[in-house]
Amino acid sequence: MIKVSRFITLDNFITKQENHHVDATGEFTSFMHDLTFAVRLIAREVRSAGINDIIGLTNDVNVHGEQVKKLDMIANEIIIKSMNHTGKLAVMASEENEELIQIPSKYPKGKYVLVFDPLDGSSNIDVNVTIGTIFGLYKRVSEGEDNDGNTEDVLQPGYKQIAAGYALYGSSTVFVYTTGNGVNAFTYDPTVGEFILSYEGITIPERGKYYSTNEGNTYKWSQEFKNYINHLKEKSEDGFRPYSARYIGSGVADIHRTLLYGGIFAYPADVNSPNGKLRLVYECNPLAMLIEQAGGMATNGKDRILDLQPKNIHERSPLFLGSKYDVEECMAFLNGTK
Ligand code: P6P
Repeated sequence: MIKVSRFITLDNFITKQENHHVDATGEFTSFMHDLTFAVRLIAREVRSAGINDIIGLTNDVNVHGEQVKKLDMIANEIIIKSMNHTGKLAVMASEENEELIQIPSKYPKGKYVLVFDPLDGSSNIDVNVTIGTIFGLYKRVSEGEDNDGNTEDVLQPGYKQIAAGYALYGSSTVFVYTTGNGVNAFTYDPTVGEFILSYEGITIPERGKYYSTNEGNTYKWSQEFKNYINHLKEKSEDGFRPYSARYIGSGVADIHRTLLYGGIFAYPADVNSPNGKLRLVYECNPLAMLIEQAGGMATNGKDRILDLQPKNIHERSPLFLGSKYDVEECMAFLNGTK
């Protein structure tokens, strides 16, 4: 089934979008080209990880006696080395780097700030489960275009993102992004080396029939969240409930399904993790921008994710995102009004 009315590559799509922005300088188009180049390199590594394992290239020490990097470290290095010399970025932040990633002095700096999780869900690689790369893009706010970027640039609230998205390495490689004008998805065709538009103007269903959360954590949840999940499991007169449970344990995959089919994805705080597990800056914020742009909602249980002021690069946040109806109903349970 062809879902789109026209065949267009990601590069051409971005270029056409840029033409709608009078002040567009082509820098964003160039940034996106560099980023999707990195995604294609990561996709190649992910696809070959299994066979490398078989031929002994991915044990702790490979056949040459060299220490082999974990796939998420390889993905991290691919993004950093694809982006650090382009003159588009002032600074980067990654889940894999404790500190900010500065642009080497030999390369020019640019006006953008990139935050990313290079390979989310990487613990699923060995069982061939879908994993992904998540990114968010900001304009730098610190002074001095030749100065190093700083934490002020990276710790901006999510509503200041100028673009956000993810790459999904599953049965195919899919790139989903928004620049604040809706959400579009592109599927990679390795035979022609292009990302081709596969979903234009994605909108999340107003309400879904799926809930996605790790029920192994039930004993640690608040009573209010337990009440909500039990509510979803009960049969309702209108036939909307019970919902079906879907949980892959790879956030990008669970959230991609939520984006397309609706429902709710939840990683709440619990007695062991008072701020939940997912990272605000480079996981929750980019995913929240996408879901909102598709007509959904994303909160931490009280406030809109995109309004939160990050305090440190790796801080965590509870995350409830998905269809507006479902997230609002969940909030009603959490604040005790239902
Ligand atoms: P749990 C993967 O490790 C990850 O960061 C997200 O991709 C995923 O949603 C979550 O953790 C899964 O966590 O505790 O359910 O295994």
